[in-house]
Amino acid sequence: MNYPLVRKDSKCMDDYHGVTVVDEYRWMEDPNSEETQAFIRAQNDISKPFIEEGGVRLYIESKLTKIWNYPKYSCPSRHGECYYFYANSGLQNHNVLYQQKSLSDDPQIFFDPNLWSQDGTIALAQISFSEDGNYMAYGLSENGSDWIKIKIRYVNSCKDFSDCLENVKFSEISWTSDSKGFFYSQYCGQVNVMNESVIKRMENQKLYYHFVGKTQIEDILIAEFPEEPSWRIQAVVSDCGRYVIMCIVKGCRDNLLFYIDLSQAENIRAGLMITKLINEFECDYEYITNIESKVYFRTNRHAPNYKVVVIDFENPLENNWETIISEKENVLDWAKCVDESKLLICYIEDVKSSLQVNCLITGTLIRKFNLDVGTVVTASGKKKHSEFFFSFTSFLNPGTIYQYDFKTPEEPPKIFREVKLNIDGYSQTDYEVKQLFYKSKDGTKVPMFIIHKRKESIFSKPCLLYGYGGFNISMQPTFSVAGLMFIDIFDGMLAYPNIRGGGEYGEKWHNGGRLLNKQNVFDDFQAAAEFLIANKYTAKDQLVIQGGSNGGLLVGACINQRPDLFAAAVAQVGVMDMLRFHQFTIGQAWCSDYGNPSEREHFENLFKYSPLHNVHTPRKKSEEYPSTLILTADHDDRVSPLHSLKFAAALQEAVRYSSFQKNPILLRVYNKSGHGAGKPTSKKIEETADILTFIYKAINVNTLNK
Ligand code: X99
Repeated sequence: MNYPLVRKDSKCMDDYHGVTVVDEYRWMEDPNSEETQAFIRAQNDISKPFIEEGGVRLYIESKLTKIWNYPKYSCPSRHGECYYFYANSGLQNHNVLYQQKSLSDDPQIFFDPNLWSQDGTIALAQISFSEDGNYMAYGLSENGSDWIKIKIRYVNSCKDFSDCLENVKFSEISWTSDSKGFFYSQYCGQVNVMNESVIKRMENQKLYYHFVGKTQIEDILIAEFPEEPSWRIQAVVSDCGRYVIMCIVKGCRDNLLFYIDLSQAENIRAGLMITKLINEFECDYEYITNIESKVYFRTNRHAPNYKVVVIDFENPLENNWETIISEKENVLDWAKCVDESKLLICYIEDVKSSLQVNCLITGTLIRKFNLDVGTVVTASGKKKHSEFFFSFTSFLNPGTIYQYDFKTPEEPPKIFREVKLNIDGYSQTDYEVKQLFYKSKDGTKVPMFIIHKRKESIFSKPCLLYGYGGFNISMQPTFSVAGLMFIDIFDGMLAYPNIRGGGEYGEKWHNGGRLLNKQNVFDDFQAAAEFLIANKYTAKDQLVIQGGSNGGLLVGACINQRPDLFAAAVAQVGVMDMLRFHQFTIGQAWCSDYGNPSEREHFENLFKYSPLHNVHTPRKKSEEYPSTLILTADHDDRVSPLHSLKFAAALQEAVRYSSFQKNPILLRVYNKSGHGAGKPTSKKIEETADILTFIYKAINVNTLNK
């Protein structure tokens, strides 16, 4: 490989607690400089031809497009007099929102994001209906950005008001029960600095109220915390409409709890009284519902697997809290109120979803639902309705939507809709999903799903090992066209280890893989690879690792630590500079998982595994890096592209003169694209085709099944 020569600024140095760290590629942090742009062009000029050379990519893209082309549906939900659901005919860039007067009426198109842009770069990021169902506030996002513009549609006429709210990011949209307007969060004054949106630090979020039909300047400032610039405010209006519950966060876990009692105010205006309920960042509290002043929260307060407590706002001291659903052996993933007096509760049992209904008043179990091995992705239902829907998916099931009504409580949930693939002869029974448990470096038992074709020998296959490992996020089974393609065309297998840092086993699992324990995440992932090789599921020259975002960090750290273990690596939108991540966009918030580099013990920990700072020059064969594909996007304002640019530059520089490095190190930067949310189908297919083709070229694939 002939990598472009890149300027190194050896004078750019920082002192971290007495340690001098050079940052040669600091200049890449300026996304707008001509030099950065030229670097990106030069990299794409290498990676694109590498992937496109030969006919394989064309074949893979056309096959992928064919498999992708099946109708998809979401769970319906009820607002006012109508049902709403998303559907996609197959290859539409964005799901279309449909409206139905009743479930037997013909669905009408209510909102089609595909009409907003030719190339699919405008996405519907968020919707929120008013209580009466007469209005839908919605957020539009451009180029995959986290920034949204809020607009309002009048349901009866399907027409939009002229209201347009800007500077919105990381916001709830929560209507007051009179349907006159909603609360939302704003980062004021951002509109003019949009060209810096992939680096600019997010600070001073404020809570506002917007009246339908007014302009944004007339919005009412409800709360701000100028002394605490990193606080973010998520406000929800209680089911009954009386309270505004404010969850204040500064990291990615633990929140404060403040509230406003709207019954004490004649109208919504500045200076409403805010009552502080929880004043320390110690635990999570998530509003579920309330019965007058008795307010239900899902919390991990003295309950690492989560429980449901009732806090009486008239008598809020912790001694007086009532535990309505006590902590169990399994993680209580979420709970919602349905049918006036019931709690629909989803647990995670060894990574699989389990769904049940309990009494809201006594907490006693009313019924359990029998599910296959898989995941309840969404459930829609309301306190005021006896009916609810939930959608279920798994590695082989692209989606089943169930309908259940408490008016006929004995009946099992009805299959309302099944999402079906369009592949001739596709049958779930041709594949096998197995969950096994392996031991990590320190002896911890880690679960892992493996998926492969049933009929063939399970030994020595190309293997795609995928991981995330952070932020209390559980990697539960989901359907993936890319995964299916990998199995089918390469005779491959998939492996999903539920490594520490995730939420699969509650706080214990998350804590086991964050802050000073972060190395456990990498050890768990590497132990998964070693297990798969030792048990002959795969071999080193057939093994590819993949991860995105925090999982991109995982891949970056693992290729530095164990380059000998993998044949190929795909790191998407990863966090690679662990000494500077907190300086950009919302990075400060990730200190709850990574620690803050300005504290010595965290610096020392981060410096040991930061992908950018642990790049080596291969001095023997076993130090050769796997074939590596680093992916990022120009509008990623969640994890700035600078992470991937700097890491790729450092890797290429380190291997440039090493005779032991034969495998390519490639960087691909996509245009008009972001971190992942709202990505149009055309761009998803493009990226997936790039990745699969890269893998085909990088690992030992025996056959290419057509
Ligand atoms: C975030 O940074 C979450 C950011 N975020 C909010 C939202 O704070 O997306 C918020 C408030 C209200 C609505 C929407 C949002 N996250 C989420 C981390 C991981 C996460 C993230 O994106 F915790 F799951 N990371 C990127 C962590 C490292 C790489």
